[in-house]
Amino acid sequence: MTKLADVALSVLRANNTGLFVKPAADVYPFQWNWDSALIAIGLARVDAARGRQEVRALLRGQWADGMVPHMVFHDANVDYSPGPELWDSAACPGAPLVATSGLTQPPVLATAVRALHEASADLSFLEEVLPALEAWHLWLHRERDFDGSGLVAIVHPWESADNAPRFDRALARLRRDRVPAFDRSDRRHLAADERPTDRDYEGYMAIVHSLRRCDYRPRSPTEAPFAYVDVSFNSVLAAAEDDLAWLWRELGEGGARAAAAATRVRTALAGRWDDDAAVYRELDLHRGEEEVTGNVGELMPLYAGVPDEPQARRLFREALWAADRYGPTPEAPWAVTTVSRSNPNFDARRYWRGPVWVNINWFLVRGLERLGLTAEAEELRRMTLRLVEASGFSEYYDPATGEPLGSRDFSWSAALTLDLLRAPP
Ligand code: 2M8
Repeated sequence: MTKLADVALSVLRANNTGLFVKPAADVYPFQWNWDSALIAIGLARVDAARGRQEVRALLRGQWADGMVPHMVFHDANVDYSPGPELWDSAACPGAPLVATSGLTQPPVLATAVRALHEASADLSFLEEVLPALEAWHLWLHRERDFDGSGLVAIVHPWESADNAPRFDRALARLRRDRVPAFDRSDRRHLAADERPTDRDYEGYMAIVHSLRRCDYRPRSPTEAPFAYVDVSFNSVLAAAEDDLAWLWRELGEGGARAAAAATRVRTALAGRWDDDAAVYRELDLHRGEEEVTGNVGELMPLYAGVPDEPQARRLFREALWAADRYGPTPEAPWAVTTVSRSNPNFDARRYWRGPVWVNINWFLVRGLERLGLTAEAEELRRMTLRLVEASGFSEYYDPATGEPLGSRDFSWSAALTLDLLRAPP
């Protein structure tokens, strides 16, 4: 095992609560949905049994209707706000015993279960968890495909990329006059200029308070103050449906529903290709017009194998690796930026508004590999490893200097490094 892998493992060990691996020691003490899935993908390389435990802990938070929540509050005795009291999940029909949020997050979990199974096959574990994954994916199509397009909508920025500029306009529209006062524990740990603003948080709170009135189950965009058909979320879903179909076949079942869903989502995403911009268009359901946003989500269909090879090459050359958009430049050599440099809202330090994130790079490496752009994938993989080697396992990084930003010793950065290193299982 390399030195880098050793350090990555020590981060995961330090963040291990016994029941689950928290995203980071002080800033994120609860269990988050896609963090745990990405952590399990790293654990598959070193300790699949521990990775399975991660999945089980997350599924304790599943609701009766199938939703796997974005946060599971296993232990309320920690400093984090807004926490369980904001959601009051116990008051909602079908909520689990453990307190959770009322939202979901990008469904990476089936992909994690596949990684664990490929590392060391365990059919009884598949029998245990596949029905739960099936129920969650079904829930997404049933509850969130508001426009019948085959693509699902997110109803809160916390379901995808928090303060990404693509959500600015939708947040600006919200009524905030009845938002009760709230506390932000992140402010006790991190620099304000690396986090969402208070104005962003007022918007987040306004949406939660509105969704609470319908037990977090809006029946239509009219009931959801924020409804956004996020390309990144749907790309993760398409890949997860492929992986779920693969897992069902391992159990000797057809996996036909998941396979058909993967095709449906992929076909709908393909229809979002913008031939001028060489990326995919997003859709705010309240605005009703597809648009190119200059946010990295517009590259994510690569991860789901949506583009054909010529499109993938254009997406790489003209967007992902282009100096005026997401790629490296002589002055800012670290890629991939989370917002295009040509977007006036690009901010090199502020959270999802520009910095480089390891999980995004990992998704894009996978996509490039999947589409046969091997040299390009290798370049991005090596760059990402150089970044964590130089700057540690931070939550995100300044694309110009590589300076670590946000929380240090961040679990998914460490876990995905284990996967990028291709450590033998
Ligand atoms: C961030 O989100 C939480 C709220 O859910 C926060 O800002 O406090 C996001 O980066 C999210 O994607 C991530 O899952 C979570 C934990 O790492 O932190």
